[in-house]
Amino acid sequence: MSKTNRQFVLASRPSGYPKESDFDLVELPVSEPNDGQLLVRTIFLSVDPYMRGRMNSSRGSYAPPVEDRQVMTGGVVGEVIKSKNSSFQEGEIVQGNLGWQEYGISTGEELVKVNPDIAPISTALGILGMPGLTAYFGLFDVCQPKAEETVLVSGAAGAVGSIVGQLAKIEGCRAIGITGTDEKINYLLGDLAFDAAFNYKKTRNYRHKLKELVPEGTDVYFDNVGGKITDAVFPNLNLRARIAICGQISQYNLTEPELGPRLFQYFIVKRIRMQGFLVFDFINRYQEGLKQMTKWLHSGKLKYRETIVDGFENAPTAFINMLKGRNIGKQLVKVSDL
Ligand code: NAP
Ligand code: FER
Repeated sequence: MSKTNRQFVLASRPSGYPKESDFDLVELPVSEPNDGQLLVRTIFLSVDPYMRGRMNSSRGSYAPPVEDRQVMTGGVVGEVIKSKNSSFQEGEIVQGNLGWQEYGISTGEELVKVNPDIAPISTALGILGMPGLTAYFGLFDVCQPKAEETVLVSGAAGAVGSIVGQLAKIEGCRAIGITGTDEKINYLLGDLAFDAAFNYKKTRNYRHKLKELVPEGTDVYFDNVGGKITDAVFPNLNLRARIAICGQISQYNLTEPELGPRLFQYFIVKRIRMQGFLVFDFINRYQEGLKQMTKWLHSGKLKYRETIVDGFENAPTAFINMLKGRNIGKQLVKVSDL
């Protein structure tokens, strides 16, 4: 008897925050791999902010939008359960973009093997995966922090932000975080040893708060959120400050573009440099990044957390919860056991 695969397909393009009804759960038989292909059973599915952009109709994005009724795009870690590709053996663990489904077929070209002896396999979607590499290259390459400088990160308790602050500490910098709950603040100041942090949802005047917490001024701003938080950072920037535009999550679920105060005048005398980047820009250096991050993870210099929702059927809820800030560290969906 053939096994059943479940997939989430795009049912409607959201306006504002996505809703559960924007996704349809579809059942179909598990496909057989053809020659050269392999079949992967999903163990963990990653839900990430970029997926919100892929639910929109195209606007000059780096990748085409998910089509109507197409399987939602997404990275997974899974086990090879059938292989007609001599480079992959049954039982091996792999990571790749197989989408929101319980079983995926691949030619193996875009799959990366995951060594379960190095770290828990879920880390291939977090600290030792795309978010970790985003933090690593975004901070070290785009921002070039120097010891003793002050690094400020927004979205600080998330998958990327929580790593950025720790990398800044490793570099000998002062790390300051902005995030949205007291539990997250305690995590940053306690477990992750950030030097200061504030809860933007409980702060009336971000600009005053920054003046109080960062009297020396900000040398590096790693921006995950944009909007009012970023507006408040500009006046706090030091001479030759560097800004990495990693993400602008505060804008992803707006129905109307937000008009900001226009503060680029602060860039003139301070000679500030701001640069957007995509982690994929560094694809040729992923091995270097992973090697270093693995070393720091093993030596205890880097820590990570995951927020794991159980059950494939809960993937849309996990995604929506992450967009609303319910996650600490990397948001994952556990689809099946190892
Ligand atoms: P994440 O931070 O783990 O999760 C998203 C977080 O965003 C939520 O937990 C929430 O935390 C915060 N948030 C949601 N709405 C917000 C708002 N209106 N204002 C301020 N904060 C808000 O996600 P991630 O995977 O690490 O991604 C973080 C950012 O990096 C995203 O903007 C993403 O698009 C970007 N990114 C970019 C690249 C790249 O290649 N450039 C790669 C990966 C990720 P709070 O409780 O703090 O609000
Ligand atoms: C992300 C946010 C935006 C991301 C990629 C993008 C890989 C790209 C957006 C676009 O092409 O319009 O978190 O992560």
